[in-house]
Amino acid sequence: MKLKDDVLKAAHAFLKGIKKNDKVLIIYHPDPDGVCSAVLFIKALEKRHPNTIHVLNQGPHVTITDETLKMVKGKKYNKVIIVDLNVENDVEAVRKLASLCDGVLIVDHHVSTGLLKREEGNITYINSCHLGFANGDKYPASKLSYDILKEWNKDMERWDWVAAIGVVGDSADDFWFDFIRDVCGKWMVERENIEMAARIIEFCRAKGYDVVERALHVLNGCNSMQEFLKSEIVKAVEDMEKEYEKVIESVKKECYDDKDGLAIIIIPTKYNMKSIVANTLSKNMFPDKTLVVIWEDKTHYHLSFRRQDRVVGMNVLAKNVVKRVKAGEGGGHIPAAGARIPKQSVGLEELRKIIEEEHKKLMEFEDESSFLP
Ligand SMILES: [Mn+2]
Repeated sequence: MKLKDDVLKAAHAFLKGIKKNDKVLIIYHPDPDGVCSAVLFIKALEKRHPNTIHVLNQGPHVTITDETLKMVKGKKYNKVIIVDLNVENDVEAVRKLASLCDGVLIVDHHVSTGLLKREEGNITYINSCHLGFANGDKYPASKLSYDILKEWNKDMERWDWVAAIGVVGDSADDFWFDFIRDVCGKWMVERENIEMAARIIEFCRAKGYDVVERALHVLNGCNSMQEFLKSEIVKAVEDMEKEYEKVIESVKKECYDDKDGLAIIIIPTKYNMKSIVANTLSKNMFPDKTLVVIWEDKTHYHLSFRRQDRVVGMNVLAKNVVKRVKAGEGGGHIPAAGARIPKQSVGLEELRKIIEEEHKKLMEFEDESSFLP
């Protein structure tokens, strides 16, 4: 896709402004889309700045953390690129970050409420939602990054397969059918191969935020999708595929509650694979229902919210649940969102009740609004 000139100009001005001695930090969301976006920016910059680009994810946090601010200050990063992170969750944190360096470029596609403009001081903010896309989630950060970067340097077209992994990872490939088809033809891969690559990154995230960072570096070192699918990182997540199938199977057999078009499923596994499990179940078993998948570790409940038909906004539901519990953090897209809630703030049964109540409120609101002219 060819982006409008003003968008390209703003992003390219930032890239052009990066000087030889600058220290660049790329902050990415540690899912396939975020990882692929980060790799694309490394590819675009590494020839000129081979030793000065670093990457960092915020783990489970949906905002720029204080720790990151301290690190940027301490290590004197002066150019920061943020990809696939919903910065509008905490605009103040981004402003603080911007005050510590010379420039910030944000490339994102999460729901935008207009809290941050395209240009504000030394911040450049490109969001798919501002580009005439009613549903920004269908224009993932990796594809947006690719579309920005291929106009900056035509050589970037050789990394289209990296963008394809991000697109499939964010379930937007139905929207980019031609792009995915072209990538498959050009690189002699099948759509399933792309899906597998995305799943490997997703599994790495489930194993740990350091593992997903390793996957990022491995992906960055690969010259083709085939190479990535045969890379050493695949070994690190070998056991996950089996575990994933086991979890999916257990849900199929299990009798789950399904009240008011809402299914809440708790998954028993040692790995945080709620996100990928939620994707699969939502598409295959609950396409017209709200699905909430809960996974717990020692300290937190981790929640994935999914709704394919978009009747209820999952980002709103996630935020409302966090508000009710008065602890944790949450947000995301209309069809897919996430939240993380400390266990000490609420019991599982109570949390379940809160989710049901908040979901009901949104459903009722949806019913009322459908009577409006
Ligand atoms: Mn994304």
